[in-house]
Amino acid sequence: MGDYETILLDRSGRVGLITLNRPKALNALNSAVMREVIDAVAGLDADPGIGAIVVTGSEKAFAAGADIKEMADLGFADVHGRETFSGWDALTRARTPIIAAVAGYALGGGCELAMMCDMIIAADTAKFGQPEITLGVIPGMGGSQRLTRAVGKAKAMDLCLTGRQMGADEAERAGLVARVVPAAELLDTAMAAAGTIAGMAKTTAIMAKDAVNAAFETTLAEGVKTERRIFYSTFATDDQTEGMAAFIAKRKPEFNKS
Ligand code: CO8
Repeated sequence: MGDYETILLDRSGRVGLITLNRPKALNALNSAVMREVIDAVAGLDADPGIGAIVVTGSEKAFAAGADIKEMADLGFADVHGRETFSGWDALTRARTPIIAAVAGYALGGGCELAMMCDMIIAADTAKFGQPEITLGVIPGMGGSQRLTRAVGKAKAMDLCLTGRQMGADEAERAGLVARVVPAAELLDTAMAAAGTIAGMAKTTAIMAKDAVNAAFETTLAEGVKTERRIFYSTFATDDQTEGMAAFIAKRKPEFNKS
């Protein structure tokens, strides 16, 4: 599937798998990676046969950040004029749930890419960090915002100001990571979780994702109202009828029929 240079694209049943594939640069995120990931996600997102997406890297690195060599000679007018990195925002507009399966380094833009996904499953080897300050810059793909919302001000300040790395266990305790598993089990675990999600009704999964995301964007009262509106609208779907009928009949539901 796909004709890409910096990523691999596969599918397994209703799950799409995107593997970052620039091993010599520890999967540093240059503009080609951005273009290709966004293109692959858009294709999978538009496919009704896909119910979840996994984004992963290598054993050594999920991604060691934005490509420093590509950025090094840019000036203010270049990065400002090109709106450098804003193309990644398209990932957060995907409706299909996306799992980041992270082993090794997830630094700078790599950590930010993982946080743009809907949940992170980490290998025990994962290392998260926002080391931009060591390069004389700050996070530019949402890190100062998403990390702070995920782990709170204390740890976000610590990571963004010192540039230190946080291991998988600390990341899980801090609430950045949904699960930590032995490195050898990472992809199987992420694909199984994605398979579980993809087995749900896609419309309902999108609604659940929208409801959780509302918690990041709005007040509690507005968020609860948003949730209720979405909850009511699930009753307009065939999948609600099927899910509840199947429960009562003590059989497995058959979702995604319409
Ligand atoms: N960019 C480009 N190349 C990289 C990057 C990167 N981020 N990370 C690693 N590489 C390359 C190395 O240059 C090296 O290439 P070569 O063999 O040609 O010299 C190769 O990958 C292997 O790397 P190392 O030899 O350094 O491997 P080590 O195992 O010794 O170290 C580390 C691994 C610790 C991950 C180390 O590579 C490292 O510190 N990398 C940089 C991490 C970093 O600082 N990331 C943040 C980048 S900035 C960012 O992501 C957000 C910027 C937002 C700015 C917004 C502007 C508008």
